Amino acid sequence: MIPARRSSVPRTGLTRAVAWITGLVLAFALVPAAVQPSAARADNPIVQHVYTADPAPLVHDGRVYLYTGHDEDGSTYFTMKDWRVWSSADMVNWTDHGSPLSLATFSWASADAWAGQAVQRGGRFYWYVPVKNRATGRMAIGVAVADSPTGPFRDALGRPLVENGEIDPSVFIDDNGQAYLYWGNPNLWYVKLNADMTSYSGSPTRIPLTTAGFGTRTGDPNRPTLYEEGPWVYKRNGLYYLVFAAKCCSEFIAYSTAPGPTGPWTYRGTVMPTQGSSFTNHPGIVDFKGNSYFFYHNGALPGGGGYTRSVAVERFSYNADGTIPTITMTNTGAPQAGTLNPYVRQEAETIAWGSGIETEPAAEGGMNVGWIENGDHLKVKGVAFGSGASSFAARVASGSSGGTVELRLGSPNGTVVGRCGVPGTGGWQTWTTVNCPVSGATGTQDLYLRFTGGSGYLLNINWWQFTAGTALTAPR
Ligand code: FUB
Repeated sequence: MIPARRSSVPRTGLTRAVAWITGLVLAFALVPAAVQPSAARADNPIVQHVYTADPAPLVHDGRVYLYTGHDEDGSTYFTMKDWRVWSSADMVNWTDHGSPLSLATFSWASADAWAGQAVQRGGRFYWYVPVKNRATGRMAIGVAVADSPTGPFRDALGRPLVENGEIDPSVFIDDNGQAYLYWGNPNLWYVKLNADMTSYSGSPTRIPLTTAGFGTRTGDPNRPTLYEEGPWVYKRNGLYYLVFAAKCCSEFIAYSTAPGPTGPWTYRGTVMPTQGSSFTNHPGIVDFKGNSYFFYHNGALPGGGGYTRSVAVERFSYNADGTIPTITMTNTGAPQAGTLNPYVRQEAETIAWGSGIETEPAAEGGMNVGWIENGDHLKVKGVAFGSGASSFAARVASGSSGGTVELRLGSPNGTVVGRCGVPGTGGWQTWTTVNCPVSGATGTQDLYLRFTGGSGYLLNINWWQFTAGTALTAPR
């Protein structure tokens, strides 16, 4: 269903504030001055138009799919109603796939769309999430299933998979095919999942929280170890890793290792110290295109904090002995893994940094960028123009009188290489394709789509594509 134009709903403070801050004070607002790269451009947090939390990355078919929670604007608690999916082929330009899973997916759930993880098995995608069971009032683990990493997801069981009042499921499938579900706060549990991924064998088992296994916490006799919540379990070079949110509050990220999937665990120390204006943090680790990446969340966006969090990512390298180095939050994020090809259709909602914009489901399928006002822009990083582009096409709609898409290089005020006029199309989901000549777009550049025009909402954009060649006319 395509939602009505949000004319009666105030624009979020989040996107307005991001627009204001971009390029001006951002570098000094995100992280302490001591860790500021000098001339860095912000690409972290990786999503700017909604708050995101509790990252769970999954590598599939040459892309990283990122499953997150969603903190509501202005939250004063973990008021979370849906989950979001994002994906990237290069770790910097992220495509918004919307929300294919929400509390409404689970008819038995009443609240608390908290930290989950999606895994793939047998061509299907299983997303394990903690939610409150309406009937019992306790937190339970539900499982949703889809045929695609971006959904749509449906409740696999119509009831909880397991329920003991605890949260934060992580699923790991060992080389022999045995899958394990881990979860818990204040305890840490595991159970063996069956091959169908929606049932289990045996009973949930409590992992002994020993100080040797999970470090020593002081000041809380009820919680003698550092383990708090958010387990993330994986295997690398025969060693099993359990990365977790440690201590409370504020949390930091720590990890333990074991010779097997059920232990015995040995505490290994800090992955990420307490940083970043959120009293929780949450780990997710994957390898992608030959490098390792650590996902986490913080309160770095304007209006951000403990209940308005944002997911960020850093690239890291394991030490030679397999230990994880200490990783620090940055506002630059991971380096781009490759470049973006402008000569194939690119979704407008594939964004390195968005300023002032929002997204919504498009009548044509997928998502579109919308709620665009004069001066808003999208940054698309590392666009490989090669020997040059001659024209630009964009799929656009406008329920007002339209505006202009300016194509700029390097910054929102950088060199103009093209200008595309967008007419009123008679509706915000009445789509047409506009074309314009391009001149001077060569090499690999950060591309800015900057939107200009009158007042109010100008236009929507669904996708864009350049054509290679030499332009006949220079941009006006
Ligand atoms: O997002 C709600 C809760 O906050 C998660 O379940 C925890 O891991 C913490 O990040």
